[in-house]
Amino acid sequence: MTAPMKENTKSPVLMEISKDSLETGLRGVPVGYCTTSAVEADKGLFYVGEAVEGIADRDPEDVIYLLLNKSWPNPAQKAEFAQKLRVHAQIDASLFSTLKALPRSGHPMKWFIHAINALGMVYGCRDYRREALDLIAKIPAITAAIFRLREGWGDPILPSPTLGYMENFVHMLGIPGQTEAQSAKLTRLMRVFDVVHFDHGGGNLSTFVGKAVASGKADLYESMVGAMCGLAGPLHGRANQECLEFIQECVAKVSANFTAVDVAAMLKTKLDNKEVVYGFGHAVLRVEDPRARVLRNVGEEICPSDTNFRMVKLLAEVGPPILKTNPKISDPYPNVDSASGSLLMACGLVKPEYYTVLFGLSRVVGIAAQIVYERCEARGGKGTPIIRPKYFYSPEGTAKGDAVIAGSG
Ligand code: NMX
Ligand code: MLT
Repeated sequence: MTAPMKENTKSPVLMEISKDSLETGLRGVPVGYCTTSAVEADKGLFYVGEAVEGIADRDPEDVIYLLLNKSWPNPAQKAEFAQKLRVHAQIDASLFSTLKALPRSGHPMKWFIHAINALGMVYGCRDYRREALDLIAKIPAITAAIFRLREGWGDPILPSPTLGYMENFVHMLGIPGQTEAQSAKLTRLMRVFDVVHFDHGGGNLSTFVGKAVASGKADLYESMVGAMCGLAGPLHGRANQECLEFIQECVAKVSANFTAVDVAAMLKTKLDNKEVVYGFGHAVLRVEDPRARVLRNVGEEICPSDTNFRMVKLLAEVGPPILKTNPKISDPYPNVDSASGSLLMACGLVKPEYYTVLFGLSRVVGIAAQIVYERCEARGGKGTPIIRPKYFYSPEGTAKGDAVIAGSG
């Protein structure tokens, strides 16, 4: 049974639908343009046409500029943009007071979402471009403050007027007792971590939600709150926390000299128990996520003999053939979350519950850039219309015939 999408004359017929094409998470259904990045199932992620593997070592500021402007900055533009980010990084002290009042028991993502909402109360200005720049500039300071206040490391540290974007983030974290060498490793990692998490096409859950909220003309901060609520789910951004916890569980279960056989047995048990194997699989990719490779290469540089990292490498080898035995799983390969947690831990960020906040710190860049396109540039500057897809009315949740398919709502 099929029904063409003809009801709304504004929507040309793009595809035929059937019962089987519903309740699929809109997988593969085209809904718009993404001007910042593309995810190719057999290749991976591209920012404005550049394979992410090739640009992971660039200055994060340059890559932010690329995503916002669709071209690399020349030296003068680079200096001007870096300066703008530093100027806009300042944060009103009232925002730190609101964070101080939050219950420590709340997950760091809830703090992060609260912080973005509070930023909107002070800096919301009904200008998406200005709000995007402000949020991107301020997010490192507010994220660092979340760590410091929750962990009791002291008052927030103000941004330095001379440091780069991620160098400043590490400076503002001010991890107590961290040596210069450890801080240099964390900076190296955060620069790459930030770049590889900036954007992932138009349809990933957080980005899609952020754009949907913005389509009702909510401001950028309100839209980003929606987006970050999407990122907080364990199948999306929070998979990096879950994955590291799984790696720790694996390490704890086997001896220090763990072997491929031990690890394979643990993975099989997970699958047999119908548990999620975090750090594997993707809605779009059908090859290993190049971002996982980029992060493992950084791991070889900064923590080659770390136990968790050795487990990550073994899982990347042993995992795919085991996941392939489950015919339901479309992508049996490691994704970006497979390696990030072990590296963060090796660099002194030892609590996995913070890892999704770091994903968010980075992902706000791509989401902001995509919201600016949809609100200010699409359809000749008019913006895309309010999101309003069609649902078929069915009290049982399953279509029983043509009559049901014809209903709408
Ligand atoms: N472990 C266990 N089951 C899995 C996995 C996995 N890693 N990957 C897919 N499946 C299951 C999935 O739950 C689904 O089951 P059911 O039909 O019962 O609903 C079935 O296999 C088919 O799923 P796919 O079509 O392969 O994947 P889908 O596009 O639905 O979901 C993910 C994509 C990423 C949600 C899924 O692969 C997953 O849950 N992975 C583990 C969580 C994770 O690492 N998420 C991070 C994604 C990247 N990110 O940063 O957001
Ligand atoms: C990712 O970074 O992998 C995404 O946000 C998940 C996706 O693309 O669906």
